[in-house]
Amino acid sequence: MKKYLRVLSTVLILAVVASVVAACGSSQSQTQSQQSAEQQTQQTAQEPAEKKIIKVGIGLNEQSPQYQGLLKFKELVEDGSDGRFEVQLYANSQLGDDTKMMQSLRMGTLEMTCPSTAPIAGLNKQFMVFDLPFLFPNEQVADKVLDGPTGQKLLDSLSESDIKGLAYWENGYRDLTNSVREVKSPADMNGLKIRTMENPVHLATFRALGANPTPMPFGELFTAMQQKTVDGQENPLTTIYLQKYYEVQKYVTLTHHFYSPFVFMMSQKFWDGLSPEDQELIQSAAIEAGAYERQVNREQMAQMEKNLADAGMVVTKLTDEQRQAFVDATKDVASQFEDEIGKDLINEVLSQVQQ
Ligand code: TK8
Repeated sequence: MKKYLRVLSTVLILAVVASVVAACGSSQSQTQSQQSAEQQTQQTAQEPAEKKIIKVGIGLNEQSPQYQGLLKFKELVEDGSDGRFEVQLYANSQLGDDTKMMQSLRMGTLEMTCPSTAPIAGLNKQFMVFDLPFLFPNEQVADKVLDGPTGQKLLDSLSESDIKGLAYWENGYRDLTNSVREVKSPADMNGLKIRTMENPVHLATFRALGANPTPMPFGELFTAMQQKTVDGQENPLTTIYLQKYYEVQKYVTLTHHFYSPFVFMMSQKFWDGLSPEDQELIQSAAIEAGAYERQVNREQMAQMEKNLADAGMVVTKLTDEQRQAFVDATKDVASQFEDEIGKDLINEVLSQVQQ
């Protein structure tokens, strides 16, 4: 019996010792993990704040001058902020078309995009002034108006739509393509189903030319031409070439009927959360990258007629007289939009063009 009690007490003692050791062990490891958590918090406080991500979405592809401009912007902002910003680029309408991306900017779910001015009309009718047909006689006049007080006034007015307008870049002069016949006069356009951007001035212009305009997002255009849902479209020669429209379009006419500026823009929500120094960095990078983009765009444009002819397209240049027929056919378009755009704004732009 005594022996039995001794064994039992030894077992009990061992059990107590074991549980004490276990308890110590666990409390020790708890202290350790508490300590390392504290260390971690201290470390994060000392490290620079987390990287700010700027996502930029566009409709065009990675070969476009616009994408080259975005690469320049990325470099300027990432280097200029010592890596505090990371700029991520999304091409090919991956994040939606121009209208959808502008909507994302307004909600604060996307930081930046760079649409043509035409789809901006859905938010701000004043921008339609730049959509008037045959408005800018050359790029220098366009630069003067866009980079001057009138252009700035319109950029600033985007704040009413929760968008910070930073700078004008260049999409460029738009030319007409189709798969049906060579177009040398408005009469040749009669009945052609032409995809346009979603913009009332563009629709009115193409109706005035006798065509049947169909607005459609850029991302759906290639397939629409391939499946012959539309006969043609209009875009700068660089886009026609780089998006391989020559695979589904035979004829291109150098009408230069609109000049499309791009607006490089940011979500107002994101902009408002930046320090004045970071705002300055982004503002100046947007302008500098835009100057670079315009330069690349103009250099590339010079080779495009040849590229498109080599790719098998019939490239039609218009004589001054032939082109005048297109100007005459659309001369009443501006007056149809006097109320929506504002007569003063139209005259303000026209007077600078005529100077
Ligand atoms: C690209 C568009 C495009 C425009 C169009 O996002 O839709 O035809 O010319 O380049 O902005």
